[in-house]
Amino acid sequence: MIQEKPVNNDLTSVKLREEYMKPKLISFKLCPFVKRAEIALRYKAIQYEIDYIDLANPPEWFMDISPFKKVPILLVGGHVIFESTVICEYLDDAYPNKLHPDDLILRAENRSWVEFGSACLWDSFYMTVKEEKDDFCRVREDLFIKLDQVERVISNGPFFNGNKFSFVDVGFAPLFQLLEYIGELNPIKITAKRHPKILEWKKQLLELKEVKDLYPPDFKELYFEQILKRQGYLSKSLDNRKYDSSIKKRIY
Ligand SMILES: N[C@@H](CCC(=O)N[C@@H](CS)C(=O)NCC(=O)O)C(=O)O
Repeated sequence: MIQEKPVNNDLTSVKLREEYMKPKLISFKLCPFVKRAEIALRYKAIQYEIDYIDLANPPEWFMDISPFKKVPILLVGGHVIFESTVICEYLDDAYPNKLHPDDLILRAENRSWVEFGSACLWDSFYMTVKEEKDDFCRVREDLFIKLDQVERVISNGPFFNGNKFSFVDVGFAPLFQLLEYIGELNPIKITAKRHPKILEWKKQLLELKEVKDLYPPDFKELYFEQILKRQGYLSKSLDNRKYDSSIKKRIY
């Protein structure tokens, strides 16, 4: 018979285990996918550490452990969890204050809309890199057509599913914040005419402490500097007294 190892439950070993399992998020300050993980961590009031890396010059240890060479990754007890949605799923499985609904069909449906949210986030990225006005406008319209579909399925608020904050809210909040900033450079605003429910939803999400705290006052300037580096059509709308348009083109 296999003897079970006795579990040492004294306070020191519980503390040690907690410390060992404390998640560490590897982040790049401007990444909207990282923000998803951070919103989930904050919503669940999880103690976590965060390490920032520079994606323009990623450290070797990061390139060694990140299979896609992308952030976010979450380090937990010697394990590497990657992809923002998977990280949020893990946090939802491991910690109380559930994001996912109990109902299996609703849960699967929510997962589908989180995926859709990722496609919307990619549109917001492409909007910052497209160089020609026509290409920029095409991506912008692609995004708005996606949002037409979200408008058709969203609840009457305040959140995607109704009263309960969920994974889909986590998935879309960073997109809405970036669209606010882009909207200062280009008329890309979500309007009451085309997307009345999304407009309300966006307002609710951007007012949440878990979201607001992630976008300190200097964040917009950093984001505009990133847009400038990308030298796309959108960067032409930046104030050229403040932003030097001769800067070398880079993604990060
Ligand atoms: N599907 C990934 C996307 C993450 C992603 O694209 N992260 C970007 C920063 S926002 C990145 O790390 N890019 C590095 C690179 O492409 O070299 C997720 O959901 O986590």
